[in-house]
Amino acid sequence: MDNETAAMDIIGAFDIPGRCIGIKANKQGHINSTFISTFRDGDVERKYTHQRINSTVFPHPEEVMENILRVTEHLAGKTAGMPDAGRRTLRVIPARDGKPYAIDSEGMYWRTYSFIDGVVAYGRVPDEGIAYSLGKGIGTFQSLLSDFDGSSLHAVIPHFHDMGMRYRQLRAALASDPMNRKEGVKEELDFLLENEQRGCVIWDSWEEGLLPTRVTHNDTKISNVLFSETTGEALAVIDLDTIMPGTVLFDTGDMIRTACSTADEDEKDAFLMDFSIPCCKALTEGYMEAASFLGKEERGMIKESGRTITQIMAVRFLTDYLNGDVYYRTDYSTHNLVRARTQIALMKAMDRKWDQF
Ligand code: GN1
Ligand code: MG
Repeated sequence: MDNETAAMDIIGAFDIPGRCIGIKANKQGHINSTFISTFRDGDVERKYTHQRINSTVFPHPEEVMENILRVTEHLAGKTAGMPDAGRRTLRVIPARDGKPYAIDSEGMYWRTYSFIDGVVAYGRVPDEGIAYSLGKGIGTFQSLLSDFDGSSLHAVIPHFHDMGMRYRQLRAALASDPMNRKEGVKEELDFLLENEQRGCVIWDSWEEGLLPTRVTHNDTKISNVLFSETTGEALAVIDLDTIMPGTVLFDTGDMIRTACSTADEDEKDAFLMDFSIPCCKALTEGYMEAASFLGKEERGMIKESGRTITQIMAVRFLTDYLNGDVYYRTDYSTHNLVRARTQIALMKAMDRKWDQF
């Protein structure tokens, strides 16, 4: 059964008014499979987003959906009176049996969201105005969730941003080296090993209780934020799979990583990767306007968080390259190595500009 047919088969399980008149695959994202459908209900056409949850990455999809449901309901309540309220959070469409997911004949979990229209997403920041909006959008998202008890959420991927664990995984990949790729990554490896201790500071500080536990999104890259087509305002933060308890620094870090980089995550020419100070300034301005809930310890580590999250991506991409590309979706054999190299180039650019940053 091809992907579209599988999607077509399962969407009947969801409680959607009208009749499906079209479905197409959306190729973005490294983990889940996404499809956009159109339903006609009388004279009205509505679009929906359907996703098959990757069960290798998320072994407990029902916990993922429970987290998402709780967080989106909280956000919907908080944004109810605002302009564009309907576009400020994902809305889960339940299955006909009331559950927030449906299971297909192969045992795979699917979910459906109403489609958010009139928005744009970016793979990379196009200008400082969008960097400002992104900062404000992430700050607002965190702020709206600052009264939600983060520790009550399921840790759907335990130790997700635990740098020490990511290095252990890198060492295990090096030890087994199933694809004989170790010899070709010496330079990358040396750099990452030199930076191991520094990279562990944020996770360790959080684990020691020096940073408060809050709701964290854990994947606040720019492509996971939807901007209004007309005003450029960041309306919604999507891809809520990795919502978990954590420190907000995981999210400031991913925001900095993707808002201030001058090249795509999978740019083959790593020399094109630089760190943009003007975008960083605009991003910080927007973020600080919205994130008034932050404590002193959190504020003090924001800058470091950008470097740390860039580093953890480099470690994870390199590990997956060594393991033979078993985790991230790849298009060619060195795709994960290319990604690791852009992240290392970004860390180096941050270091060069550290005083301005
Ligand atoms: C993955 O869900 P997706 O494809 O946007 C990954 C993130 C990485 C990101 C890098 C569950 O995100 O941790 O930051 O790729 N998600 C998971 O682009 O591992
Ligand atoms: Mg994600």
